[in-house]
Amino acid sequence: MSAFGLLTTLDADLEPSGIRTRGVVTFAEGEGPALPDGRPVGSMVLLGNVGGSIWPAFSAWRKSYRGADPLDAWSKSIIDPVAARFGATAFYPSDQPYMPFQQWAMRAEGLRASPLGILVHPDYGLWHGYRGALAFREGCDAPAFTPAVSPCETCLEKPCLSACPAQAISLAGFAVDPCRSHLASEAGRWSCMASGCIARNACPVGAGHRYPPEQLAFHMDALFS
Ligand code: B12
Ligand code: SF4
Ligand code: SF4
Repeated sequence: MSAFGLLTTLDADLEPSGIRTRGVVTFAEGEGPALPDGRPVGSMVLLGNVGGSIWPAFSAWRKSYRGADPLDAWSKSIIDPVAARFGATAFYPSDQPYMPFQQWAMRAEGLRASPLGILVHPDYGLWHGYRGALAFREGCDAPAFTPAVSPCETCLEKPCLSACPAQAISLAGFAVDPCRSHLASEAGRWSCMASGCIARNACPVGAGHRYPPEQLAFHMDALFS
């Protein structure tokens, strides 16, 4: 399977949604997850948003949606038909059991984790995420990826570590309980809940790709609920 041809066609197909291809993972025999028929996945194309790329299409669709988990439902409404057209099996990041999307993304684009737990991208910083993956039985001719130096390694001041008012971010990782307590407080409602995670906003990498205010508020609601 030609990775270049596949990614070009998929990107054209997905363009109106703002979902982008986010690299390819090729698995050794038996290394990847299983397809519904039990055979192992040979290759996987990751799909996601870069900056606010999905927000116009998603927010327009959401106006007529009344169910739970709108972003997951919208992602499936876009990706399931694409999977059917390409003879692929779709995997989703919020479906249980959780699939190792971040490990796949590290292999697909050579990304590394930031202190927040989110993977940091050299161009998009912390402003990107994953909406699904298309799994194929066949392998793929995607070239081996040489990991780039993580922006965190050259970021000497690390403002993300000192910015959180709840001290929820440290080099040991992200502590969800102090974060959630802060979000429930009066101060948290006027700061992080209103304008997004202060620690994420403090990162200088890819600042031009920061999510629009409505998207920031949407993700904070999801984290709090
Ligand atoms: C459970 C979960 C959470 C839990 C974390 C609980 C915990 N301590 O593990 C909570 C609810 C706290 C959380 C929060 C957030 N999450 Co989250 N989360 C997930 C989810 C659904 C499953 C993680 C998992 O268990 N994977 C299974 C293991 C086997 O996969 P893995 O690749 O090996 O897992 C890695 C992660 O677990 C990571 N990790 C460990 N601890 C934490 C903690 C956090 C906060 C994160 C982000 C990652 C992380 O290290 C593992 C090794 O590489 C993933 C989607 C997915 N399927 O991976 C999203 C995911 C990791 N989350 C994501 C995001 C963006 C967030 C938030 C920023 C969302 C928000 N609403 O603001 C916040 C972070 C808040 C902050 N201030 O930084 C993105 C990360 C994208 C990226 N660029 O890397 C993912 C991939 C979802 C997506 N659709 O893109 N998350
Ligand atoms: S502020 Fe620096 S250390 Fe923190 S996520 Fe951004 S680049 Fe990495
Ligand atoms: S949302 Fe607020 S409290 Fe939670 S980690 Fe980000 S800055 Fe800290």
